[in-house]
Amino acid sequence: PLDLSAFIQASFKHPKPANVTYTYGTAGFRLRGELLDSVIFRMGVLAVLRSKKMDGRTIGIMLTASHNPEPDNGVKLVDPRGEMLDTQWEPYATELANAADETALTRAMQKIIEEKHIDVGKPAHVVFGRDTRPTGPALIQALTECLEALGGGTTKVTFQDYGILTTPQLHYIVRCINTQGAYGQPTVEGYYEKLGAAYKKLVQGHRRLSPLVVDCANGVGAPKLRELARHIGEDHLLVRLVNADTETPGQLNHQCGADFVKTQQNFPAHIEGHPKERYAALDGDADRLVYFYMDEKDRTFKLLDGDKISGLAAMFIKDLTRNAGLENITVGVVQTAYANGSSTNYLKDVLQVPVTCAQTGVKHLHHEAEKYDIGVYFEANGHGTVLFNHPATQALAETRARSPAQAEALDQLKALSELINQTVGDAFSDILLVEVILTHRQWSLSQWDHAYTDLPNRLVKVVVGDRAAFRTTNADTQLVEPAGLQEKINELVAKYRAGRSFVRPSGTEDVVRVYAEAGNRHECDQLAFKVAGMVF
Ligand code: 16G
Ligand code: ZN
Repeated sequence: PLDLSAFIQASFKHPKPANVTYTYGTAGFRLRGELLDSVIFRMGVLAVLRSKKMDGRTIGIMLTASHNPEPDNGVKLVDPRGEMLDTQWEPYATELANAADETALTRAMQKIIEEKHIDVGKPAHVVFGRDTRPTGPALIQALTECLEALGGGTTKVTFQDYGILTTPQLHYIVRCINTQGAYGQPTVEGYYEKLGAAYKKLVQGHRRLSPLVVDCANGVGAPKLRELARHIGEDHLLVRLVNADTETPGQLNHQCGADFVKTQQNFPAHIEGHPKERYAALDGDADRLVYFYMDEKDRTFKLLDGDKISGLAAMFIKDLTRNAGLENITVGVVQTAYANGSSTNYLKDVLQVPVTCAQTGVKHLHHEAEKYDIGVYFEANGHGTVLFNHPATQALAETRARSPAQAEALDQLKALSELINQTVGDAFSDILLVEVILTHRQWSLSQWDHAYTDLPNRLVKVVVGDRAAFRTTNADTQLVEPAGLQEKINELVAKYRAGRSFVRPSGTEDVVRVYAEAGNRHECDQLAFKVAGMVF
C-alpha cells in the first residue's frame, strides 16, 4: 500500500479554498491563478497515478491559461503519446480538485487506484513546464512539493522541471521520452534541431520570402521563437518579433495575440498594417497561429485563420502525394462547425478531399484526424496540425520512386512529417509549414487568400440562466435541448441565402455561443442577432 503520511503533511500546506468548485473542462482547469494552488498540487497526484497505470511511462503537466488574461492560469495533463489526457480520466481530475480535505483527497486517490486497478508499486515519471505568467513559479512550487512527498518511502516518483516552455514543446518532449528518442531528443534543443533540419531541407534551393512579422502576444512564444529563429538562421527564415515583452506586468495577451486578432478581426497593438508586410500572430502559449495582412487595394485588414491554413496545407500535401505516386494514401481534413462554409466548399469541391466535422475541442479533432492516412485538422481559431498514420509513414519509408520527380515528392513528404509537430497544434511548426508552402509557390499572403472568399460570419455570446440546458448533437451543429429550439432556428436559417447558424454552450466560459454566416454582411448580422434572441 501507498505510504501517504508525507503526502498528507504536504497537502496541509495546500488546502482547497472553500466555496470554489473546479471542473476539468475542454482546456483543463482554468481560472484565476491564486485559486489554483491546491488544484496544481493535486494534479501532481493524478499525473503520478496515471504514470503508474501506464507502467511508468512519462506524463506531462503544462501550466498555462493560453489566451486568457494574465491573472488567469491553468493546468493540463499530457498523455504518453504527447496527446491530451484520456477523457475517461477527466472526472478523476475534477474529483481530486474538489476533495474538501485530506481525508476526502486520499479517499478519492484510493477510488482511482481501485477503479483503474493501479499497481502503486510501479514507478512514475512526470515532466512539467509553464508559460510566462507571474503566478507560474509559485504553482510549480506546489507541484514540486506534491511530487517530492509522493516519492518518499517505497514509491518511486521521479520528475523533471523543464522551466518555461510553449505548450507544444512540452507535448513534444513527453512523446520523445516515451519513444526513447525515436520521435526526437527530449529537450528544447532537440525540438529546434528536428524542426529546423526539416525546414531547411524543404526550403533549400528556393528564394527566401520577405520577413515575417510575428505578434507574440507578449508571451512565451517570444523568447522561444527567437531561439528557434536563431537556430534556423536568417539565411532561411527571417522573423521580426512584435509584442515580445514578457517582463512588463499586464501585457500578456493584452490587445494582441492570435485570439485577439481572430475575434477582433483587426490588427493587434504595435502593428499598424502595411500592405507590403506579412504578419502572423501566436497566442499566449504558442499553440495557435493566424496570419493576416493589409489588402493593397481596399486597405482593409484581411485574416488568414485556421481554415485558410488547413486549406493551404491540404492543397500542398494532396499535390505531393499525387506527385509521389501515393494514390492509395487518403488525405482528409477535419474541421469544426465554426469552419467557414466557403472553406468547406473549397476543400470538397476544389481540392476534392474528404472533410469531417468534429465537435469543438482539440482532442475531438485529433481523434477524427487519426482516421485518415494523412489527416489535416484545424480549428478556425488557429489551432491545428497534420497527422501521418502508420500506413502513411510506412508508405513514405518503403515506396521506391520511379522517377526523380517522385523521389523529390517523397523526400518532401518525409521532411514534412518531421517538420510538423504531430502531438498537438503548434504555432511554430505551423509557421514553418506555411512558410515552406509559400516559399515553394512564391506566394504572397493575398495570393494564398485568393483560394476562396470567406462568407460573412458572426459569433455572439449570450449569457443565459443555465447553459447546461443546451445540449448539442452532430458535432455541435444541432441542438437537442431545449426541445423545439432547433426547429425554430432551421425555419429562420432557411430564409437566408447561404445561411447557416448553430448554438452551443461554451466549454470555457459561462455563456452560450451563437454562430451565423450568410451571403452578405447585413443578412449575417441579422441572422446572428435573431438566433441570439431565441436563445436568450
Ligand atoms: C478550448 C479548446 C479549443 C476550443 C475552445 C472552445 C483545447 C486545447 N482547447 O480552448 O480547442 O476551440 O476551447 O472554447 O482543446 P468554447 O467552448 O468556450 O467555445
Ligand atoms: Zn493556446
